[in-house]
Amino acid sequence: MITVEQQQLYQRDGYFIVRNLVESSAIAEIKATILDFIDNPGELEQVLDPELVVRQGGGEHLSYRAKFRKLQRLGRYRPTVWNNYYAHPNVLSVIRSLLGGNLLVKYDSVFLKPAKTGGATPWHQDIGLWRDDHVEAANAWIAVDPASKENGCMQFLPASHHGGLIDHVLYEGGLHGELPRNLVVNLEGVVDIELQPGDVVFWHSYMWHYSPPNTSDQSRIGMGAVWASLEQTQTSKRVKEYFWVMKDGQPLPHPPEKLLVDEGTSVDAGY
Ligand SMILES: O=C(O)CCC(=O)C(=O)O
Repeated sequence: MITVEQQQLYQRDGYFIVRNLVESSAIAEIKATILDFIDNPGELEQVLDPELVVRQGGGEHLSYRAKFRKLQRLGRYRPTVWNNYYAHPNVLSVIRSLLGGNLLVKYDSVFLKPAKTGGATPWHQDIGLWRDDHVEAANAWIAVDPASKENGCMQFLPASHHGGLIDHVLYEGGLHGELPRNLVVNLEGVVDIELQPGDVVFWHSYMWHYSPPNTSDQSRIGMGAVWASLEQTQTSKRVKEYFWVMKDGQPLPHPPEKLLVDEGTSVDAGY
């Protein structure tokens, strides 16, 4: 359940943080699974998404732990990651307050921001990348490592969600679509979303957010997620696959049952 205060923050600022939502033993299991996967991806190598610098050439010399930006969809393949975050009862209780008792995961990704080599994520609104109607989808990010100003925590522009959708631009060499760069120079009122392991930040799909490079010697691992209600999946034009995590108020652990939306084109926003 979310509190009245969290509800008010969500409406006013477009986000709220729940501290210590996932217990430290669960976070330790998640982290061990992630590191083990990076070292031994086996047949799931496609889950590893290298930094742009590596894709464009250069950076091949980096170790596995230093060169990957994210692990796309790892949660679906690893019960410890799925059950300890995407389908964790405490997390689902918050999501349920936002979207009701029939919940599916639309997006799951581990965001690695390795010490010294982790790059920036450009200013964007999540829905600017999805380009769908799921304005009220639940977006969240959990800290696995401490996320601080020094190691590239996310930054939000509070209340930016009131401005609605801005068309995103794919700049040459850019990581993915982003808010027009002329709109994000010298932004005033930006806040650093500093989190401890187990803290989760929830935000509105129109929220302007960004994260800077990690110039520190501390890694910054976190996990992003988008959940949709059953009703939202039925209006889906672009996403084909969803994964059940709660039916009629009952949490559903791994392995997640897949819901296929027939008319959808299979896309991933790619952020
Ligand atoms: O992990 C990051 O720094 C960026 C995450 C993000 O932008 C997102 O989950 O939408």
